[in-house]
Amino acid sequence: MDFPTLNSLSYEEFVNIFGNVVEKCSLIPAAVWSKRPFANLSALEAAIHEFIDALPESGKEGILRCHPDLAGRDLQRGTLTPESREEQARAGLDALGSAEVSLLAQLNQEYKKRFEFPFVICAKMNDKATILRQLSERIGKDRAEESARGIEEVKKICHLRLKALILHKL
Ligand code: 2AL
Repeated sequence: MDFPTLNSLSYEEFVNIFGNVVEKCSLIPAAVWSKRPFANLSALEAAIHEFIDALPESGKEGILRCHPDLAGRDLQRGTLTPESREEQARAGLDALGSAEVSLLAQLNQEYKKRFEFPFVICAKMNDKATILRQLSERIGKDRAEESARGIEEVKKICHLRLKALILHKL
């Protein structure tokens, strides 16, 4: 994508294209559109980060709560967003045995009970072994630390989604 084209998009077009760069949080691109023009991908990304970082803790937790569990009910039912489906498949989470699905479900449940938001990790930068290890480790941290870590992972997911859109759209 060339940035003059990106910068000339109406907000409807911009939200249509970039609406899911942060999972189910189209408010973010809708807000960031007014910060255009963007010189390049880093500038667009920086505007997204600035918006996220300015949110109160409840807003950051809200972003995390928009994420589906890894290998969870949405994957089993086929109700993931296309981006999330591709990411989870890349990490091999669509090909787990039933014991692995149950283990992940149990750990995800424990994590959510402790923190009141889901475990979030950039699936494309991990595989099932590192995801399970991270989940087991991170479940022992405190809430503020985990919310910050989850948001770091959201930014990694966003980076990969933005890069793919800019390479393949327009
Ligand atoms: C996800 C997701 O949907 N894609 C990804 O990389 N991570 N979800 C999650 N709970 O970590």
